[in-house]
Amino acid sequence: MRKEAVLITGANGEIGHGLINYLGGQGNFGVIALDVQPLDDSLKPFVEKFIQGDILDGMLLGRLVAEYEIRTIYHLASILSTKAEYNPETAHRVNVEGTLNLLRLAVEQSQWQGRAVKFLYPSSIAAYGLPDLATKNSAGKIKEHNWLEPITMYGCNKLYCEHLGRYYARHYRQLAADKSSTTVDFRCIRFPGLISAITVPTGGTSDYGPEMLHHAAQGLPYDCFVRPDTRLPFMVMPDAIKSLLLLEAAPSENLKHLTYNVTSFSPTAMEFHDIVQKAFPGAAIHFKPHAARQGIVDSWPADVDDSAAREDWGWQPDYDQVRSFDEYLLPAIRERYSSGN
Ligand code: AKB
Repeated sequence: MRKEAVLITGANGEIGHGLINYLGGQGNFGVIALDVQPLDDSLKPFVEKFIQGDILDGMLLGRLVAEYEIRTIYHLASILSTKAEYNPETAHRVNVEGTLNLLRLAVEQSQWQGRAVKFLYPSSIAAYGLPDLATKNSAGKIKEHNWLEPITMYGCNKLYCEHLGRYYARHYRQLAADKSSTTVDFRCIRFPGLISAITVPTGGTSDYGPEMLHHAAQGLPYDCFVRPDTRLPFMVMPDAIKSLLLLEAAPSENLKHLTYNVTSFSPTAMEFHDIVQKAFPGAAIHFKPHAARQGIVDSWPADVDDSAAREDWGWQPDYDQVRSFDEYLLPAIRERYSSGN
């Protein structure tokens, strides 16, 4: 008999760490972790099976179909916004073709099992594209269906994959004579910038927040690549994990949408700086805006409206701005760097 499992791609990434720690710790089902890099040692105890490989490798994904009964897929692997701009075509392959392969795997799994397979997909505020700063500053809280003209390859990939998810969930092979009723239960969250005390992001453009904090905590100087007045929505990692788990567990009949905004707090880079400087008085943080990266952040919303998630699946962050720093980030980061990790 094949074993029930949850598949997590991009296992070594920031969300992967948090999710594997939580799901692996529960022990309700096996966690299969997939990543192109060797799995971090800290995650090994929580994982039933680790596969080092590429989501573009169809053979590898095919083997998974045969061995496991995958109930839920958390498809976290992707190339983030800044890195994607250095090689947009590679980013497209990984972000779009990789997602297509995982959706295809979900279809095959659902056909084997005769029931829907859940597909949790983290999209991003990068799916939005505001045309200029004046519009960003006057737009208020952005709803899911507005301002969808992303200016980055990553944002285009995320938005398109949301559409792919909708297609696989609702219209897959709509003309086929043997069209089956088994489906992909696609559920997507558009995340704001995420901040973890455990990991430091790489390749993103909201990275100035977490980078500022992690540099200051290690006594390293930091040049912030956006202007002090730059505002973006952020959320700490425990809330990001909470949102994925809540959406996964939500009864389908409650879900009126496939894609939901979530958010917690929206500081300016200067407000972020002030909190970090107060916590680490010796920190040497300077503002040295990088015009192109600034342009990307200026196209992303200052705030998003997450009322649909609140109404449909009871979303609510545990950590507001004060609690995020005082009760999660600062204590955990101090501990992390004082213990030399
Ligand atoms: C990035 O900066 O690319 C990501 C994101 C906002 O999705 N952190």
